[in-house]
Amino acid sequence: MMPSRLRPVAPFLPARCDSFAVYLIAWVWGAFVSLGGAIAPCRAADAATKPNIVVIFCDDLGYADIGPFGAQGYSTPNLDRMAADGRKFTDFYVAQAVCSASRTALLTGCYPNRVGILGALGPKSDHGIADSETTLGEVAKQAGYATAAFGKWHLGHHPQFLPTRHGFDEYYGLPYSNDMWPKHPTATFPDLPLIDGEATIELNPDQTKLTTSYTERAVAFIDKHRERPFLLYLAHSMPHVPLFVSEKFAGKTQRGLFGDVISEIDWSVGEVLAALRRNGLDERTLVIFTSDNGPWLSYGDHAGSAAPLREGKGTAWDGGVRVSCLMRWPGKIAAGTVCREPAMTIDLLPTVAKLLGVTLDPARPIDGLDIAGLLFGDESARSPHEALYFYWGEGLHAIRSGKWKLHFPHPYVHVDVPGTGGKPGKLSQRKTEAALYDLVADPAETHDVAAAHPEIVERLEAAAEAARADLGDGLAKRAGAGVRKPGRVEK
Ligand SMILES: [Ca+2]
Repeated sequence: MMPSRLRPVAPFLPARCDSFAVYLIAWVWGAFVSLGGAIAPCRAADAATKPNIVVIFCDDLGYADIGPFGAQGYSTPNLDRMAADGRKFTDFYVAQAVCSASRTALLTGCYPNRVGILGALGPKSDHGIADSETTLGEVAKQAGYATAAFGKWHLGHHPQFLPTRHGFDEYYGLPYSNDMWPKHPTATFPDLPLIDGEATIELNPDQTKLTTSYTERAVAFIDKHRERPFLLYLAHSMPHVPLFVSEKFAGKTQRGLFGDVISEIDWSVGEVLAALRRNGLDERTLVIFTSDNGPWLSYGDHAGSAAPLREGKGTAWDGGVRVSCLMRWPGKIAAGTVCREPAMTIDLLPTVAKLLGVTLDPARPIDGLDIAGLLFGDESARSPHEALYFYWGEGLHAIRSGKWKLHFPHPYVHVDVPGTGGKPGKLSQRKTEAALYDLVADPAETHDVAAAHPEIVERLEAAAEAARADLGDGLAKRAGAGVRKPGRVEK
């Protein structure tokens, strides 16, 4: 297993958090008394003790694309309010800066390399999430929850890989990216299906309606499950290109189409939060808002911003893998607070499992850790990870531990001339040598301080070696002993 699971070292020891411990003991006792076991099916009476979980996951939303993270040229009043009511996570990461790999990490609690889903799956892919992996939806089902996934899936489009086969009662959305359709500016794709349950209900749907239709499904799901605990996974297709916005937001912002699109996502957040409030669920619901990777800078005015971070989607620089993140749970998460500790989407599944009283299968080890201390604790709470790993495909490109980030020599794509009007720009291949950055002093990863901190380099290289043995490393031509196979369509 990863060293992060085995030996937390002094700077990263989990902090004490008395209020959360008291809450957890009370909750566990309450669950024990009322259920006689954490995995009993939920009934209406359990709704008061079981928290609802809402995950709002944007596509290619950059670090600086929402108000609380410095967005310019448009406003996001609902996200601003969510930050004021909850906690802003400034150092929250995805596992890889590309759609399928990132979504796999969120939904399995594993580095995507462990479960064999990398890159962005498409209509020709013959693989997807393996039946043997446990998804966030399946965790919630084990606790008796109602579950729904609305929006982009991207863990395999064949029926055996769809959300309805992997822990979600309801599904409505696109099986992969919204640019994988006949209107792609530079590539050829077949018709894009819009799926309801497991049935294709439309081909090449009107994308101006996507954000609103996903939102309407989400709100209806919340209204329907007022009396029963639920997990809602709302994975917007926007602001991934091609950008589309509904009439009610078209032409409304100084930033143009991109700003209009984010305004509609902000409206969607407001609708979800209003539905929770209307149903009296505010104080029983954890809401998480984040993105699957940084901005796709190649698309210029149709892409967001990662400022002040370096580069964007498709790289292991922080502009690719560090994303804006807000979490809100009135009464449990202190309002208007900030967490600056490193954490990753892989941590959400084990954190939710613990909250729901679900024991994960020890035969299928995962990489994420319970970050309840970072959600519910105070500023003294520390990341439980000794290190977080940033792969691109099969190559280990970088590692973060505390404030330090060590890059290994690796190639990456840089945008020389950004595109305009929905067309990609001109790219070039670059290469970085090994370099150590202090992300607190230098969030833009510009000043290599390896020479001044050889002991940090040595420690991070040792951690990386453990990752290579476990998960492999294409750059070092190493295979990993802990890698599992994805599901495949039988031929
Ligand atoms: Ca994406």
